Amino acid sequence: MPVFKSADRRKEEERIREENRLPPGQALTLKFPVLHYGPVPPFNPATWVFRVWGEVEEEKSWTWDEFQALPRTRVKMDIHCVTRWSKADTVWEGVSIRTLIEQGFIKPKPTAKYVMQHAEYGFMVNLPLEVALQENFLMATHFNGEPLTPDHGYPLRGVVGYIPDRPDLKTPYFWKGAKWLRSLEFMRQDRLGFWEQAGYHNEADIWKEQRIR
Ligand SMILES: Nc1nc2c(c(=O)[nH]1)N[C@H]1C(S)=C(S)[C@@H](COP(=O)(O)O)O[C@H]1N2
Ligand SMILES: [Mo]
Repeated sequence: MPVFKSADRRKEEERIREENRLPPGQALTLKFPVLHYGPVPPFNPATWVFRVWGEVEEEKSWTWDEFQALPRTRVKMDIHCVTRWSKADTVWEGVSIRTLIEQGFIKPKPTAKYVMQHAEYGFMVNLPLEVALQENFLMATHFNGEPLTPDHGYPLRGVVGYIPDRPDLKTPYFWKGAKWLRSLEFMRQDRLGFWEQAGYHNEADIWKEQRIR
């Protein structure tokens, strides 16, 4: 992470800390670092499909055009990377899994307890379904009003963060959102994702500093 030693940064960090929004071991950045394993994949809107499969009553798939027509949600939250940078007041727009379920687009079986986000090149991230259904998880197409940039996951990524004054929501580190998201697998049992297999903590709670296992 590039160290951004300006008075602005320190002032903003103090404000966030005083509002109890800075988890232990984190430092605020005003930048937006890029972190991932492997290359940035290309996007072809003509062949891209998003799939929902596994423990669902009916498998679904949407083309890029169809995906754009799904109900949209906006959320403002703080994101916390396990590598110790945090970014406050990030605004994300996209599609909420909870909304898709509430509006009947996805019908999970009662046995579905976990969700795997599958991304390009076989990358995956696991979460308990209850966390993926919270207001602080979104399948985002836009960041701060603009489409995602390719290095931040264009055209679609999972995002999870801390909504101020919502300590009731479980908040994992930012790696629990997969960039270049291509499908959701509903699962009966938990399986570890890419970083979890590499030794990152499975729950990844930012307040408990669950960084590694
Ligand atoms: N497809 C994919 N998504 C990924 C990763 C990855 O390696 N591949 N890394 C995760 C990690 S470790 C982090 S910290 C965040 C970083 O997101 P950013 O580059 O937008 O800051 O993406 C997450 N999503
Ligand atoms: Mo990360």
